[in-house]
Amino acid sequence: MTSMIDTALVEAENARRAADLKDDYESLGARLARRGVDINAVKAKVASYGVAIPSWGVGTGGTRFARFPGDGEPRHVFDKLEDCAVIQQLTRATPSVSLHIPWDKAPAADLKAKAEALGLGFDAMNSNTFQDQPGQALSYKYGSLSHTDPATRAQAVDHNLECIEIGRALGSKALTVWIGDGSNFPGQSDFTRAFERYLEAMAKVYAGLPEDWRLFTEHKMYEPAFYSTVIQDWGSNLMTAQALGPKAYCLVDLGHHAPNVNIEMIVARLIQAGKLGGFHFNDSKYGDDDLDTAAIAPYRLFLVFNELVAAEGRPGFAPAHMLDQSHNVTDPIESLMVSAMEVTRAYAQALLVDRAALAGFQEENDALMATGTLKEAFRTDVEPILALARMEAGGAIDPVAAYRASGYRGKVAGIRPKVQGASGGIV
Ligand SMILES: [Mn+2]
Repeated sequence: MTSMIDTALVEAENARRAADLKDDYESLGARLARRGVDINAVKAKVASYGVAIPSWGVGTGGTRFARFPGDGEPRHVFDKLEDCAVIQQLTRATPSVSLHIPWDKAPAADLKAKAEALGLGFDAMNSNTFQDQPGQALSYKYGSLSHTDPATRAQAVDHNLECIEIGRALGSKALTVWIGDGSNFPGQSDFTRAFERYLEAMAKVYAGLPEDWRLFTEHKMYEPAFYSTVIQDWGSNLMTAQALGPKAYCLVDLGHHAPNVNIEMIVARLIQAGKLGGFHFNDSKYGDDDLDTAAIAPYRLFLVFNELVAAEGRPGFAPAHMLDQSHNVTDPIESLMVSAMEVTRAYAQALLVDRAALAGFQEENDALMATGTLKEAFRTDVEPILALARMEAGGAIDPVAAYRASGYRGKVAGIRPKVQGASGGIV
């Protein structure tokens, strides 16, 4: 397997930190033991956890105002896979990549060979009917899968079927569909007819799914349509998944809700309905800001994971986890490494919740002790668990420090020219 970062450098970086880590881990282990928690069992679960990297995340993002390119940005999907391999090598928490079609179009055999050489797998495929591509026959300006014109809907269906075929050749097992369809003016679109047209088109996509695939639909409250969107909220999303069939599930992008919406409760509802498909993790302050995961609301991320850990072991419960965020002012590799660690941290903290005690406090209506039970887990600094799990898997105790010491960005900047204008795009 090809290592993007010199393994001797990673070992040297780790050697400087290993003794302190051992002390910190033993101290935390003793404290957790007093709470009846086996630190090694938590570490084993953390070590088996993974979150997928979106291929578009390793490029610098932008806003509708501007995009300021970074140094050494990936030129194509093969560069993107190399950047993803850096993230996986140092964090050992991101074993797979989620591709986007057509941005990542390349011969399947070449993609497979490159990913295998780098030790990466492929997560969900992502279709794109929110942009027009060069040479495309019909425009998506007024919608795609819900368009009033049957020929435009058919074109969008065909594109999704093509994504399935590409994913099949790569070993992917899921298709994620997010559409930009909606309206900008009251009266512009018939809410019901648009949703009916969408469901009819999606049934054709669903019919093209291989037996062992899942279909994820992603709701989004607004943007690019600013008055209404066809799959606006988790209610519309759940209606979609229930209408399509057992292979259809809802995907929750944390940024796609109104401020202050109780996302962890949406997660619980979708779990109860057996329709939680997975996540796009990111964070936001005002809207769909696509900020780095846990940059703003780490407690909310913990509360989402609290629901996920509580649901572990339910039959068929296997939500897909992926990051989906835009990096405008940081090195995308650094942001994605930190975000992958934040997601893993929230998982580890959620594993520490004393669920028997919590259930007891809930039964007794002891609100103070119930919420304190969650806070006790959230307040625990689990970094020694994460760091030791990384090191034991061959990763870095401090991934950002190792990455900076490697000079990777400077090296690739020498062979990858700056890309002006082009946007990575965020879904
Ligand atoms: Mn998303």
